[in-house]
Amino acid sequence: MNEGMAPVDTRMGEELDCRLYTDLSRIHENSLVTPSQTFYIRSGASELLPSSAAWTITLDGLVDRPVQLTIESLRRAARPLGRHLMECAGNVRLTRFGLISVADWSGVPVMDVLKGVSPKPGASRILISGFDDYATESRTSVPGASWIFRPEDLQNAFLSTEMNGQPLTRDHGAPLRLVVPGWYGCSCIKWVNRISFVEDGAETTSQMREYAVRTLQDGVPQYARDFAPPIIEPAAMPVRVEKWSDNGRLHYRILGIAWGGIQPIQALGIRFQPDEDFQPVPGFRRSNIDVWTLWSYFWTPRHPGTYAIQLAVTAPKVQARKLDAGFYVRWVNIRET
Ligand SMILES: Nc1nc2c(c(=O)[nH]1)N[C@H]1C(S)=C(S)[C@@H](COP(=O)(O)O)O[C@H]1N2
Ligand SMILES: [Mo]
Repeated sequence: MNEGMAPVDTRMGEELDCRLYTDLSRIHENSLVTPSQTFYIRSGASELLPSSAAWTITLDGLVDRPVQLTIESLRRAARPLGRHLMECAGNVRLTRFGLISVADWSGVPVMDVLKGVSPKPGASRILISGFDDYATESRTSVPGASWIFRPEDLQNAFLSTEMNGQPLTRDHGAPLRLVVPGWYGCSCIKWVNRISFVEDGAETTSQMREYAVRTLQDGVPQYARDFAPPIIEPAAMPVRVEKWSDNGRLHYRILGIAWGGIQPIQALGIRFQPDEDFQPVPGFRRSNIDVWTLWSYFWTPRHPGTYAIQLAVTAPKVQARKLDAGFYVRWVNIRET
């Protein structure tokens, strides 16, 4: 229903216009991880991408002495760093909300990598950039992916070399991509080749400006220090509606996900019409904020018709701007009750 007919689990297009929308209806209790072949793709590998074998990253900018690290040394230092969700800030209904996935990641914490250099006084921010030259001009995106962080933003961030126990695919950023747990994917720079210490007055990058609206900034900030951390606020949506018959009586089971937030939310409410009150989702419990949590709700609609399924965080009181604005409402057409 008004979600567009974008094919899911199918890689389409090339370079910056490459997309793969993950089929969320396949999420199950025992398959919370998205297989690498169907992990979403928001931009594909460049045809100009150099080979991984000779890859290096440069640590420079306001440091005493720039340093170059080889991909080999990073691969040797890589270790499992857990299961994390990634979502594109441009994940919309038109593409069936398929720009969200979960993987098991391995890599090296950014903080460990930075131990190799001594920043100069005044080096208060960190610019992380990736390879972004493309053979063809994009119809949809601005090339040049880099992001500026405060050191404290990167406490849990890592440079990933593997996802789901295999080397990263080129489309997912091989040989090296940044993962910032809890932040929108736009900050998770792929094909990382440079980390530079910069001054507090550094200007926002083109990637930050491209994503200002989608990460709910106040306008388009000129300076990195005015750019709010692009944290994924708590959100939830249905991903599957099942029809069950029980001694001739029909009912429906709605399966959904809840994700985001910096603390586990405690209670979720659901409604089926915009003017209804939210009803509690029974048994909802979110313990691990690094991944999506499944929830389900048994529902017996009274009449056939079209219903708008909307979720809300009912406890604790938290900011959930996209969720509350109806961003993740999904419509379902019920033909029989
Ligand atoms: N170098 C580079 N890194 C990038 C991008 C890009 O265009 N170029 N896109 C970003 C965006 S907007 C998102 S949502 C994630 C998507 O990562 P994925 O395609 O591996 O899912 O990568 C981010 N890193
Ligand atoms: Mo994105």
